[in-house]
Amino acid sequence: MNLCRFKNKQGEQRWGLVENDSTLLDLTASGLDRIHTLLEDPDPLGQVERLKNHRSDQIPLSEVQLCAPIEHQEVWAAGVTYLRSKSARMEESDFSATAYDRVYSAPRPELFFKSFPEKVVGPGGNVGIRRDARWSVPEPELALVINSMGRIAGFTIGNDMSSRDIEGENLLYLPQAKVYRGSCALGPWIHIGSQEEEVRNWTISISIERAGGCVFKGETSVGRIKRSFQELADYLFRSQEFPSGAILLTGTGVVPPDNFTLEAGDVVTIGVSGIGTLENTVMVV
Ligand code: DO4
Ligand code: MG
Repeated sequence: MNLCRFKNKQGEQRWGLVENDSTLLDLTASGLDRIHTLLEDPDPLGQVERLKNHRSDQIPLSEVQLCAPIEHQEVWAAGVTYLRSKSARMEESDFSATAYDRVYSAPRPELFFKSFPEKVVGPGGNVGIRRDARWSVPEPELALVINSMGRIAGFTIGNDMSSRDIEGENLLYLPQAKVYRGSCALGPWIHIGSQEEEVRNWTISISIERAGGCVFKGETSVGRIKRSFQELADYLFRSQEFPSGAILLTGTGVVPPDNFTLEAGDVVTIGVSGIGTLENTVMVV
């Protein structure tokens, strides 16, 4: 079951249930004002079934603009959770190689703040590459949607846009490499109703198009992630409160070759089987 946020023809912000490839049910007038309230419920699937019997309008997906599926959550990210990510970071920087090597096998994962909700780019929006970076890449990641009690209530797709030259120069530059205008995209919706065991069989894929041709394609299996989802969520919630829940990107397992950098106008499409696809165009910020 997929829940989305969207703007209708009148430009009003609404939320609803994606029924199939072509329609959604607008649930905004059903009694629950937002998706977060639903995710706090121990049985969100049952809740949606009940809400569908209240007032709901069917709308063609072609008539709405999907928005990033985030309300008041902070976005955080885990790093170096796939072997591929560890080896890429160790190659990009002699300076930080031991730190990446250690964090991959340490009990405590790398977690960093990624974005405030209002800064997140939605489906079809522009993701950014920094004008002072020489080496920019997308990071296609599964994102956990976690409620205020630390329970994983759903999944979406995330793009952890990164400046690899800035990250590789000095670990202390990580916030600049990771947090800037357009550096976080989420969408197209929140998938609920699947458990970790099933999700670990999903595939994450990415393709990057430039001037109509494909310049990079790659994929990995979610099952290659080293840590369990709940382990990552539990660390995020240690000595911390998220009254509106949180979104946690789980790290990348697909890294383009070292001679690849994004350019303005590139179209990045990230797919997660079981969820859908998130497409964004790159701009220089
Ligand atoms: O410290 C580097 C960040 C790594 C990251 O974002 C990832 O592995 O996805
Ligand atoms: Mg990442």
